[in-house]
Amino acid sequence: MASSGSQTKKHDNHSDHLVQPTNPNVAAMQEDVLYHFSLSTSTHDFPAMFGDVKFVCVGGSPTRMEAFAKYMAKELGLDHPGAEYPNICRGTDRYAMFKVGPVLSVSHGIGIPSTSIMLHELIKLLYHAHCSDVTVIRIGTSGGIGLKPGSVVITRQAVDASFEPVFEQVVLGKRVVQRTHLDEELVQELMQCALDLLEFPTVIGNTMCTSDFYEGQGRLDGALCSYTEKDKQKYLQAAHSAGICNIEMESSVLAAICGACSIPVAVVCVTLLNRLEGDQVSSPHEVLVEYQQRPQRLVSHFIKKRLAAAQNPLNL
Ligand code: R2B
Ligand code: URA
Repeated sequence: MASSGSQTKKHDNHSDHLVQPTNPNVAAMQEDVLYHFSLSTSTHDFPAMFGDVKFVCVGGSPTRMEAFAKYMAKELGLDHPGAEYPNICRGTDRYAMFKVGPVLSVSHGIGIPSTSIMLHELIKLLYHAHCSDVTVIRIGTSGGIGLKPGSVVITRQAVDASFEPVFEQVVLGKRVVQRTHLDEELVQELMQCALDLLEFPTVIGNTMCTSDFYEGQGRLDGALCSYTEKDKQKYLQAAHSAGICNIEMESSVLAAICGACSIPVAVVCVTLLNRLEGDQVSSPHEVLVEYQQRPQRLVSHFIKKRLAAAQNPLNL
């Protein structure tokens, strides 16, 4: 009896955190074609392919997400000579996806629309695979405000270009506003990982999510520019005063969609430049490559710590 009781308890805990889209139509579908992943529930065995996924790391570039998968394989001791990390979405060039043990590494392209589409299909994939207790983390790049280039920002709140913690979308012709809540406990856990490593400057701060890289981020170097250097500085200083440490293009939709489905989500971005000092991303290629590895190193440490804690929950 005791053992069946503990099994029931285990099952209850398990089912508490199953990934679940909020759309009831999904459960009623005979077949679900995840068109932009080139995967379908009728031709792929989702539970067998993805059932053990616990961490989904997302980032803009397919090459960076492939490099992250290879790096995680080494870090988790799953790498071996001749090992290959095939792109699971090889039937399409929209997104790339790699799996290493419990870690799924997925590219999302640039900006909110591309990321939104990827997230709809990702959450349905995790649901069809019966995944539970999944954490989603964006490992990305950004422009810093008042930070030394190469600093890493762990996002406390994702805000829009008016510094509001909201994500706005037009649905059936009407403006719908969603909150962009991020999990403070996860933020602190990630910060502790940065403190464990002490390899690069890391801060917790707000992240501004924009729909454009140029005028949308107050740059003076785009093909269009409808304001002055003084206007730009005033805007970035106001952002800085509102607690904004960096600017990128995906955090708000990530927070809104994962938040709506109760999936813990975090955003960890390196800053490629200090926007108070310029607009062009002009550091040498090797410097930018090393900067982009910083969120990966932090998140790899987080994943290893989480896995070790799961194996030894009482820390004995
Ligand atoms: C950071 O870098 C990209 C633009 O260069 C964009 O995806 C982002 O958020
Ligand atoms: N990504 C952005 O969105 N902005 C920057 O300034 C750098 C990277």
